[in-house]
Amino acid sequence: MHPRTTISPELREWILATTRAGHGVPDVLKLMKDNGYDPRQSRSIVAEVLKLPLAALLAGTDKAAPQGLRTTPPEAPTVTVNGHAVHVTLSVDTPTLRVLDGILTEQECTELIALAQPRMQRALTVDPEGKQQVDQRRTSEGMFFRLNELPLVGRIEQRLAALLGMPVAHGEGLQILHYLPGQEYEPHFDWFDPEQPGYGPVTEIGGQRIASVVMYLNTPEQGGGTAFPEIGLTVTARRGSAVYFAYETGDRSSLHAGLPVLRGEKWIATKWLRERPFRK
Ligand SMILES: O=C(O)CCC(=O)C(=O)O
Repeated sequence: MHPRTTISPELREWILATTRAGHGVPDVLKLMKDNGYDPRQSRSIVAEVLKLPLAALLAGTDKAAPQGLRTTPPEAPTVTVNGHAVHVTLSVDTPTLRVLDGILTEQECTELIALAQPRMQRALTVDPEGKQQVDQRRTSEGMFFRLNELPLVGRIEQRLAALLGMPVAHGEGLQILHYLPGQEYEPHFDWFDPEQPGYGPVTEIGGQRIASVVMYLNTPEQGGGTAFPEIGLTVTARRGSAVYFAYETGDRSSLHAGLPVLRGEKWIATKWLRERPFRK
């Protein structure tokens, strides 16, 4: 272990972006030296940001952490995956976001709700220590399917994998959420904050979250859209459609919220994707 160093968010982002762009740790260390950083301090900072053992950097065997996979956003207006047509009806560059119509059929929506209903429990959030907690900011009920738990779940996972160019194994289990009038999910990020003590445990398997797909299983009578307050966008919750958005760690444009349901109810299925296979 090495002592924790205070690292500015800008420097952290720069190190992550530079290694993602394909530069190795030696390049990063050299650039930092050229910019006046003490080499010993730079090594601790880079080790901490990239979660590398400091010894690896000292021994000169340093390599940037293996580049995690990224999703590929669908670009064509209609993409046919495994015989199923998905329509891209809205595209945003920052964050990378697509509204996808027809991602699920009506029957798939109905079946998912019926399968999940008996297993619903108060939805939790992950606290800064990495533990699951009841949270006033998230008042809905939810449950998780295991990966490929049922043929329907497996089929949807295969569809998302083909659509986004991301192996099924990089997905967390599908989460079903149910909101009643007044229930909501206040603004939050889906990526895990590297500054929080729980970051290590929650990213130990699968690494960081890199993208989310929120699929709407019904159309609430009023309210319940997904808002992206940083970009002034609200995606209407409509049965069978979805919003997909991808992000880098620290990307504030991906702030989003499940707006309160005003009338009726809201059911969604959420898939979070990780940079590496998510296996427990
Ligand atoms: O309910 C929604 O529209 C958003 C859900 C959400 O933000 C999440 O599950 O992370």
